[in-house]
Amino acid sequence: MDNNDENMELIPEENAENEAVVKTRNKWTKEKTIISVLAFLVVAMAVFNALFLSGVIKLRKDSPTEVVAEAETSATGESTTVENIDDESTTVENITDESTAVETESDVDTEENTDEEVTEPEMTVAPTEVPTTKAPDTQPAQTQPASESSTKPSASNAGYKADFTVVNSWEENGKNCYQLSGTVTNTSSVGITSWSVSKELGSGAEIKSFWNCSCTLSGSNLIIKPAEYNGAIGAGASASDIGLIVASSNTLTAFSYSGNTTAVASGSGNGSQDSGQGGTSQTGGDSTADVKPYTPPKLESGTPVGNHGQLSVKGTDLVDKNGTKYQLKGVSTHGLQWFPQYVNKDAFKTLRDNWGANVIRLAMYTDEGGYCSGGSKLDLETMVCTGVEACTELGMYVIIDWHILRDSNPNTYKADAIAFFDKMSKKYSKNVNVIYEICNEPNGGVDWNTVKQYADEVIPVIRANAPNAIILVGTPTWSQDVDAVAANPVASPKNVMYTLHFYAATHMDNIRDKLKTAVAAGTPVFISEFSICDASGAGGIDYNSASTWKELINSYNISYVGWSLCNKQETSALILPGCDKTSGWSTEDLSETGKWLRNFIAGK
Ligand code: IDC
Repeated sequence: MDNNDENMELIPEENAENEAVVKTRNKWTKEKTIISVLAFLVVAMAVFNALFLSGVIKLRKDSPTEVVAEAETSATGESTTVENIDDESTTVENITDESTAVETESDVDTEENTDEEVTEPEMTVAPTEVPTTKAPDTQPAQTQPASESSTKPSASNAGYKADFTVVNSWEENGKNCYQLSGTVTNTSSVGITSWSVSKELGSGAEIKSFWNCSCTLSGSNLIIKPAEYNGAIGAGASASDIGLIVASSNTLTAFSYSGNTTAVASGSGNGSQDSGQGGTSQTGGDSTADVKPYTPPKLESGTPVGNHGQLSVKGTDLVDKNGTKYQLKGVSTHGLQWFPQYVNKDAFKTLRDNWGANVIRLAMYTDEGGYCSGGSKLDLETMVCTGVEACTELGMYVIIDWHILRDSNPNTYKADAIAFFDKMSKKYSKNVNVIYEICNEPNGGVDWNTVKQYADEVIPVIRANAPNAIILVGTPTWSQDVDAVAANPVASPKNVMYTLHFYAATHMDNIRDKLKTAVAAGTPVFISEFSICDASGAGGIDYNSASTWKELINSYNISYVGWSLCNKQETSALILPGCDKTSGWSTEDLSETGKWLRNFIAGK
């Protein structure tokens, strides 16, 4: 390049045509014109070859086709990456819709097919542009060749896993019944729209109830499918609180099930948990209180009793020492003769500090081996006193519950009741925190007049000792008929409230209407016992009915106490059967009912 002669020396070895030119030059004719032309050609060729060999003009040798091939790969990658970042739903459409993906690529091919455009694709789509928060398993789609990235995801890309545990079991009509609780987790990197779980139950299989899912039997094979609202689960998210009760001849224990679905709802999701109760949204959805990590409520400084003192009844409301509406919220023990271990200060302290409870109910059965039917009166009284004193020390309210049940008519053991309440109200005459519940649940056709006669005898006994104490009076039909009171209230109604009990899966609008009727008629109502399962204390939880009750209770500022503090194998037990702790329970120790009640009390 610097020296034309040097270049000319090289040329003859490579180019016959140039050799001829050199020879021509050596022979030198008199035709100046020809020589000049030939000389010009030689110089031009030499310059060209020199530049070519030195690489200076190499780029010009690249074919447009090769450049476009680079652009195509980059553009395809760009399309995937940019859409993944900006619009997850678009990404999924591209993945699932082959024709769309192919069209996109051919569009890019056409547009980029010029030399001028070649640098544009190279500016995009470095793998480092992928956000670090992206689920790692979305990466292969971006690096796949164009032909593969346009195919639908394999089944493993839309997989899910279901985990079920047995939370309760019992025998009913000779069959083993199991209450199962489960969670379905979308283990894939894309949203799914449905899932299905199957489980062999063996002969005699029967579905008793289910919630947050739908269940059918195919022979003896149980098929669990989503409810209307929890089929769609975002990538990495879960639908939880799926529950069912089945009878099975097989012994059921915890089981897992893995399934695949090709249905794709949405993008990579955020991995947050979704609750079956609240439904799952296509993008991972909101968590509901039941699956959020539990944080104890912010407690008032000081204790409930310290702050609110002597309660009284004003109109239909319970009010505190300042005359401000007050709501008692708490937990009932199970029968003291069966579960004495839960009557301890640490247990009540856990309920106060971790749950936000301000009242404990001490359920002393009169029948079934209780106070009036073979139980040790001394032991039971001692237990009541232990409970009252623990609550007093903790600044909690406490209900002494004369728990009639099988004995239907409160008059059956009226003499015992009078002696008992006389003793207790004397002992605790100065305790502003003690509440007396004089009969749990009249039943067996006992009418309000009969209950009232009993109440009119017992109330004055308590009043003589504790003139201001709150007294709770049960109502007919297992404390449902609060609407019967208004026409004929007790003789001394001061600080008397009437109890309504409900079990959400059994007692629906018919009982809610009784509550509304009673309050409208001026009857002060106190829910001293309830649960969210059926009236047997077992069976399935009815979350819908429970949440309707919850709203009603709060809108009426009604006090409530949940049944029951024990680890018995029944739905209403607040502690799981395998848990022997008698205080300090963590979320894992609580039954579904326990978690629900804790959230309710905590105001969640
Ligand atoms: C149930 C207990 C159960 C016990 C039974 C004894 O949950 O473990 O074997 O009492 O009779 C009520 C009663 C309450 C019941 C509860 C559930 O007040 O004592 O407890 N229930 O059946 N009223 C409606 C439901």
